[in-house]
Amino acid sequence: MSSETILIIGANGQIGLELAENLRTIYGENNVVSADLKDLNNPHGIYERLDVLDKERMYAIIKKYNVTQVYLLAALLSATAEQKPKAAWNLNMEGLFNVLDAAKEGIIKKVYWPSSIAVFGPTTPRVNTPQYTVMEPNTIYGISKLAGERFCEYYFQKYNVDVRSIRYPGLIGWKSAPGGGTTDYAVHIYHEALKNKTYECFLSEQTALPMMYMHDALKATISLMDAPAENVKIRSSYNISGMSFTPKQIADEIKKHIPEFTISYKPDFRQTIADSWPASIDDSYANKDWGWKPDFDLAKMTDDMLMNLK
Ligand code: NAD
Ligand code: AKB
Repeated sequence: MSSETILIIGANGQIGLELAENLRTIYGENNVVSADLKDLNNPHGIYERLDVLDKERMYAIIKKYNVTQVYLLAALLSATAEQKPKAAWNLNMEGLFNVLDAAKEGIIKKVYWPSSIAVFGPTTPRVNTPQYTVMEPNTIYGISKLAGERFCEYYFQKYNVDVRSIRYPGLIGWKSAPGGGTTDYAVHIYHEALKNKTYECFLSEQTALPMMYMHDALKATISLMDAPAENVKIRSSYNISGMSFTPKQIADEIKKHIPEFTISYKPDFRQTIADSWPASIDDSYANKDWGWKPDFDLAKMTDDMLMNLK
């Protein structure tokens, strides 16, 4: 029987739904608690309604299940955050403080909190963006993620909190829908290609962004959380890389499977966000510290996405 009990906060989202499934396989059905804002009628495992901003209820749930690790996934993503800046700042920061404080007080032992490539900004070197570089994000989301990274490192240094983090690229998967990001087009395009054989992209044709298949994102997350503490040398957040492509390149890959597929481009406000982010990422620290290596490239991901969505 596992000695760990995990609480996933924000478990109904794009990452949470898949992560919960994986963690239940590893730790057992009864050792993973999913929590999110809404009541669910038919949850897949143990489920609690929780607003992460309600610290008292979060502590009560932690105590009820003897939770040892929290995966904090509740956040507003880049596109939504630009529409609701105050709410985004409040959720992205206060939610993190509530969880870090629980670890500082010794109520939980380990915290996972994802950062994002959004911590970089227009003055960052765009190609093969290093782990340590200029960081001047100009989106609310990126600013909150960078501040969050600084607090994670602070809580580690000052209070010995075992917090671990990854700067995810745009994530793509077939099991769950994305929730308000700039990279969401790379999921929608597969659904539209199968359903309507055409897609109107909200980013321009040559906008290269770092992306990753969900399989790899979950592999990275679980490897980092399993790594011996002494190997986790970066306590702000790790760069990781999967692949990098433009809307045109993903469309060309889809056309190999669906020759009649067409794409058109109508950039909107998300173009400005994408233009401020890296095109590709250097992940050598993650590789050196805990052996990170992705399994999927664009061609392999496209095969898998289309096969499963069909
Ligand atoms: P998502 O928007 O799909 O899911 C977030 C979940 O949090 C939702 O189910 C939502 O109901 C829940 N939530 C919102 N407010 C809450 C609150 N107050 N209390 C409890 N739950 C609340 O997001 P995601 O894509 O699964 O992302 C999870 C984390 O990973 C976020 O921190 C995000 O910034 C980060 N991330 C995601 C990506 C990506 O491409 N998906 C990339 C980089 C970083
Ligand atoms: C978004 O587009 O906001 C996310 C991210 C890269 O953080 N997918």
